[in-house]
Amino acid sequence: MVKIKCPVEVLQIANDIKTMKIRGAGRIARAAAKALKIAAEKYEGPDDVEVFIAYIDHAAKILLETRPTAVSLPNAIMYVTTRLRRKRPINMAEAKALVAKLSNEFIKYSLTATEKIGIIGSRRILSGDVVLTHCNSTAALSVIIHAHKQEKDIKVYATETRPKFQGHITARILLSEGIDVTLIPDSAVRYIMKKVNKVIVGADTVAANGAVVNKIGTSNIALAAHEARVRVFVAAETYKFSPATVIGELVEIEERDPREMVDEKYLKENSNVTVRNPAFDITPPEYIDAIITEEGLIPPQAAYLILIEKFGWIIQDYFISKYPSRGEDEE
Ligand code: RI2
Repeated sequence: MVKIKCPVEVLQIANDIKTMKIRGAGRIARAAAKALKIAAEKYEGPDDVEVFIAYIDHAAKILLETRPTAVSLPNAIMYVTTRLRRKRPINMAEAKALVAKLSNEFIKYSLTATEKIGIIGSRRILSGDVVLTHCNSTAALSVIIHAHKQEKDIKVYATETRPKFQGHITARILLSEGIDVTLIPDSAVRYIMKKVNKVIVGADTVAANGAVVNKIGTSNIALAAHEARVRVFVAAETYKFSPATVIGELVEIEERDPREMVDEKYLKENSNVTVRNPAFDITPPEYIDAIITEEGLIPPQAAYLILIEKFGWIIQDYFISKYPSRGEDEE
């Protein structure tokens, strides 16, 4: 089949996701959905729906290869591509319009979900609370900002989040909302935990067993919180739940370029030093009190139920594509 070139705008979005110019699990999901819409608009191939679908799949593949950990990315892409395939559009106009509609639908859903999480989560925040957050999560910030807008008197500790310092973005956003925020080094978490009474973080992926994959350092925070009997809340839209984990797939942890930590000179002068830069870690469900989703607040152990409710048919498709003969037996 003819391969139609991916438009530069799509390649640019893919590159921005890879280099983290566009970052945050929700944001990369919306950017990928938007990229597919652009791909559909820019399609210049033959008037053949099958070729168009193959071309969209090719763009999807490029976007999927940008970052491996946040499942919001494949879930957003799958939202568009699986529905496109299932609906079987009869002509090009219908196919293009469908991709645009699905992309807009996903983006709207995502933005509304973040808002709902803010409303639901803010009910758990009380006046006088001292909250600790990590990295820069739109979902976690939505909870904190909603609570502040309800005139609850809160104080926030934001970790720097090395090596890319996303905590600085968090501090800036909270400050612009008029929230009392203190920036701390990641290594000060256990020391500061004595002053904190709630931890609120985001998620890149939630596994079927309720384990949460989030920015490196999250599991240390959860451990320190557990020791200090401080409750840990995770704010995550349901498209951050991983269907593949239902059938036992593992979540790949992204290892980024060491040059995000040390410069080229250091690497040259210390060629015998191995530098590793893992971007995420895994917090077991035992260290999480609740996950705040747009569907409500759930215990981490209920992650499987969310997955079956939201992705039941996708899990079945995935299972069949991965284990064809077993899948047929199951039918
Ligand atoms: P929202 C980020 O990953 C952080 O780990 C953050 O907690 C998570 O995505 C969720 O962010 P990165 O892209 O979707 O900075 O809540 O590596 O904004």
